Amino acid sequence: MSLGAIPGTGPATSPLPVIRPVKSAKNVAQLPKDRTLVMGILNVTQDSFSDGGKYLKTDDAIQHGLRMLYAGADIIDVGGESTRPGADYVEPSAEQGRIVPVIAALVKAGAIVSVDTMHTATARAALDAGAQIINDVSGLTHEADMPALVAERKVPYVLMHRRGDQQTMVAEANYDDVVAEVVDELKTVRSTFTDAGVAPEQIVIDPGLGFAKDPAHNWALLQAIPELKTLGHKVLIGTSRKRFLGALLAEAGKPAPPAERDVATAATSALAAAAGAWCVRVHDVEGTLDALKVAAAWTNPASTGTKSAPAGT
Ligand code: PMM
Repeated sequence: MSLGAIPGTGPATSPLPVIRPVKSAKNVAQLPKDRTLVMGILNVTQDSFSDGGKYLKTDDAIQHGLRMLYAGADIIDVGGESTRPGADYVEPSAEQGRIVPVIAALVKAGAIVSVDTMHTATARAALDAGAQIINDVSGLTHEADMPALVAERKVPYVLMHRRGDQQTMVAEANYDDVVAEVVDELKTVRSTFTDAGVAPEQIVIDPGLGFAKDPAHNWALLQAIPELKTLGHKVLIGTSRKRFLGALLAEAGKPAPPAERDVATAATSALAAAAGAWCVRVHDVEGTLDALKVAAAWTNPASTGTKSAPAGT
C-alpha cells in the first residue's frame, strides 16, 4: 500500500476487511466519556520489545495503524524510539523521519493520534502533522522545554512516571513504598508543568509500568489505581505484553513470549477499566475492546444494551 491509497480515506479505501465502523470522534474532546478508551500501539522502531522492526517501513506502519483504527481503537499512539531498557538513543530528526509521514496519513484517515516521544522537537513536529496528544515516557527526566510546548499548544499530555533513562532505569527500581513514592514524584513533575502554564485538565497520569519497576511494583501500582485517581487527573495504564506478564505466565521458569501475553493484557486492561482507568494502551485492540465490554457490564450492567436479548445459555 502506498500513501497514494490514503486519499479518500476511511474503510472503503482500506486494503483490510472492515471489522468495526471507524469511531466518529474527530478530536479528543469528542472521545467517549462513559467508557474506558483503547489506545492502539504503533511502534515505528527497530527494537521495541514486542513489535520492534515489524513496522519500520512507512507503508507497513500506516497499514497497521489503519488496521487498529478499523478494529475500533480510539487513539493510535505512534512512536519512533524504543523505550525498553537498554534501547539505543534515536536522534530526534531520525525519529521524526520515521513517524511524521505515518501520523499525517493516519490523521488523514480520521484517526486521533498521540505521539509517543521524549523529545520536544518531535512532539512539535507531530502536532504540526495533526497529532492531538503528547505521550511522554521520560517522567522525571523530561526535556526542559516540554512544559512550555504543552502550555502553548494546550493539548493533552500523558505524564508517565519513570526514574532514569533507558540505560539506567532498571537500577532505579528501588522503593520503600512504591505507591507513595510514585505519587510524590508525579506531583513534583506535575508542578513543573502547571508552573509553566499547563492546565491541570491537560494532564493524564500514568504510573509507568515496567519503567524503573519490578513485577511487584507493577502489581502494587495497578492495585492503587483508585489512589492514583485522587491526584485529580485521567489515568492511563499500559500493561500490554510487558515483562511482568511474561513472568506471571512463565512455565518451567521460562517467561511466556510477548506474542502470548495478549489474553493476560486483556485481563489487566479490564481490571484497570473496572478500577476507573480513562484509557488502556495495548497492542491487541480487538481483544481489549471485548474485555472492556465485559468490565463495563460488570461494573454497570445497565450499560450493556442487552436488556432485550433472549434468555438462555
Ligand atoms: N509503555 C511503553 C511505551 N510507551 N507510554 C505510556 N504512556 N505508558 C506505557 O506504559 C508505555 C508507553 C513500552 O511498551 P511498548 O514498547 O510495547 O510500546
